[in-house]
Amino acid sequence: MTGQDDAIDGPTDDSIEATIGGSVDEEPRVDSSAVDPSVIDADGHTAVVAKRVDSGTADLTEITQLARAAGYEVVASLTQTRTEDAAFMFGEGKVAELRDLIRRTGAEAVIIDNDVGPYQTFNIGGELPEGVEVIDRFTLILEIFGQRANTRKAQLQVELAELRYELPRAEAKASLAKRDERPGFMGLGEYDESVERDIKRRISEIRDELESIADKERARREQRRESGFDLVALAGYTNAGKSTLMRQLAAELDIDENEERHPDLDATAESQDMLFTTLGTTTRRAEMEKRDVLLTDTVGFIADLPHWLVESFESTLDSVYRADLVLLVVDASESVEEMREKLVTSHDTLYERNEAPVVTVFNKIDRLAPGELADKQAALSGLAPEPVAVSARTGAGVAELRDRVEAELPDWERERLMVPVSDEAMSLVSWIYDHAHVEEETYADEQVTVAFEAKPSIVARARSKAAELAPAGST
Ligand SMILES: Nc1nc2c(ncn2[C@@H]2O[C@H](COP(=O)(O)OP(=O)(O)OP(=O)(O)O)[C@@H](O)[C@H]2O)c(=O)[nH]1
Ligand SMILES: [Mg+2]
Repeated sequence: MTGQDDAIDGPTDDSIEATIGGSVDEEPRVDSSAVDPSVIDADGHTAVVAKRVDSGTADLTEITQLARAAGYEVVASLTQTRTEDAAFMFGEGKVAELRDLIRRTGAEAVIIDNDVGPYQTFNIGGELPEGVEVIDRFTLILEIFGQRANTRKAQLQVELAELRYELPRAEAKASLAKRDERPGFMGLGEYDESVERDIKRRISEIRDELESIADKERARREQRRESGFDLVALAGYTNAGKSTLMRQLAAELDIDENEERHPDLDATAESQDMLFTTLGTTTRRAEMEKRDVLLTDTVGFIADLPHWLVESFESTLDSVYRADLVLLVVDASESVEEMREKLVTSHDTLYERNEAPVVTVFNKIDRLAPGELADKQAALSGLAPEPVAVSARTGAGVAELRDRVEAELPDWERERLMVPVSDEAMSLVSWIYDHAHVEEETYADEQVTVAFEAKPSIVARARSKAAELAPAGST
């Protein structure tokens, strides 16, 4: 997910006046509206998708996918190229066209792929047949998240995002109510201000609870590092194939002895050709040659999200930001332009908070024509230097990805410890086996010698444990 400043309109006089007939000069436009006749009579929730762009041609692919992910049947679409109208977002004529389209198709909602201000939402709604819902990109994404939220944390995050979306709208309503207020009659305005206060109070309660969940997660990450695990996170645009890759990399073996310590480990990460299949965070042990790696899969990124929505999901993204290594997964079967846009969104999302090195993974190479991969790599070398090419579906390239992960993880140190044979020494040896990669274990003259490679912190702990057994034990 990435943030852009949210531009929720303030209660400007312009936007209100314009509803009564102010019109804005229309620019030359590239318009289109289309009805898909095969789905007009579909049952369930039906929607028209609409989008306005300042220039060029509006692309409805992603908003249509989002609408489907939220369970809507998209029955028609409408686009407009012109500057933003303060009152209606679209030009007024376009809104009339939208009304006709909705009448013809019987759609129950209009989904607008723009940042629609509170007044614009209200104004557009007023022009449409009774009961038709006006949904913008953010509300739609929140709807999807709301449907998928199945943990306490996810539910709190969704509620927080909803409240933060609601707050400026409540403020707008309060100020509208104030305008209508007659002197001495405080009823309505007072009521709306108390709604605002309630929202603010609830926001701060949720923040506190999320913060305490984040603390627990932080402690768990540290405990995992202490136990010798490297933490690798899968990040990338939604639908890039993160969850599918997670299953390729995950170890078959159970982590039974660690089960208590890792309650989220065995949850499976579902894959579907749908945006935002994954909402929460799933961690599994990865199958690696030497290192003990825990792999975390989480919510995908998407373009044009306001910062409040990204911030609401901050603690989920912490699993990415605080990893030892990030695998940035890109769907390489898309066009270079789409890949570029999604890479930019991903880098923007990672840029400020991420602390880990990033390895780019070009996924879905089973869908590429010969030569296509090399061309795309060359075209995107600035944004994605030295990508690893894989197919999470067929497993092609996954072995190379494993090698690359081990090569990019922070370096291990080599150590050789010698201690007198005893029960304590044996338990130290088995501790080293659990936390490091043992290269040699030899017994001579009542002494056991272990040569191993491990993270610096593990080497330091092994040394101090050995020192307790035999003060001069390290050679
Ligand atoms: N052809 C092909 N399809 C793939 C590959 N990897 C994933 N897919 C498909 O791409 C779609 C999305 O895969 P997911 O693993 O759900 O993607 P994700 O990044 O976890 O997506 P979200 O959780 O929705 O953000 C699914 O239909 C997968 O079957 C691949 O290597 N080749
Ligand atoms: Mg997923």
